[in-house]
Amino acid sequence: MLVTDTEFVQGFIRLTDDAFRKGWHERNGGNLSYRIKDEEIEAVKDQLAQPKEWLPIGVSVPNLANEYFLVTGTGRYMRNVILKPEENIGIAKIDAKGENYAVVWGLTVGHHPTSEFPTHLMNHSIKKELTNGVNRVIYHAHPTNIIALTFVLPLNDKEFTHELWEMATEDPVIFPEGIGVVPWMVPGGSEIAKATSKLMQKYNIVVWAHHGMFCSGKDFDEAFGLMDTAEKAAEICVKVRSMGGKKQTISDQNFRDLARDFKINLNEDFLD
Ligand code: 2HA
Ligand code: ZN
Repeated sequence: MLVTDTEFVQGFIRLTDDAFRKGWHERNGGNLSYRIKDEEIEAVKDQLAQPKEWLPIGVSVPNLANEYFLVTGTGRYMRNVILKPEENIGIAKIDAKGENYAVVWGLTVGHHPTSEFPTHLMNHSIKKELTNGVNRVIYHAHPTNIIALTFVLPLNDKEFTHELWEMATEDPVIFPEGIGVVPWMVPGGSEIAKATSKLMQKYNIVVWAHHGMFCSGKDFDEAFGLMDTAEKAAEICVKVRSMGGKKQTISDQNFRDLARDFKINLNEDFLD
């Protein structure tokens, strides 16, 4: 089967197209990566090139040694992935030390994975360990309302999470552990990768102030669903503030009742 016809590549492409239509990917904004399963890579082995040029990742991820990732290309546009997958996405193999990568399929234009590859791989490394390999998707987008809120809400995990939990009853059920917030930093390097992966130890959603958001999930539905849910909460928040602010809300006692009945482990640190 052609690489582009496989279920995992089709799932990847569907996310990029849905996400562009959401308005989260202006120009070349945002990026996506997927840690490919052994049987999936086995099924397309005949179409992969031998690793030629090994390039430094910029961070060390030993538990990802010899893994393969499907990833969007640097400078490429999400809206074009569905039209020309081979140009805009590719498969990268990690070396035996977890320090270098080589492109073995695709990325025929631009040739390199996203500039945020260090953050993606550090997050994959943390999540692979924490979930015993279940987590496979790391997704970065530029959703409008989340970015807008980073100019208004205090940039700390507790206040940011609590405000978004209040915006829809099911939000604390969907992200009970909360949301991490990275202050403004230069994107694309190992420093922001380290800051983000530290928060990914605790959360599945990390906001980059005045930039965007990272989500992790076991599959495309889960990662996309988290992005969608957090961004919708942010949109409600923007609307509520634009209408003069809250006149009533969900109380901490309401959250505790919800957690009890829905049997969720709500992060108590974020309640008073
Ligand atoms: O591709 O989103 O953070 C562009 C980005 C970098
Ligand atoms: Zn970005």
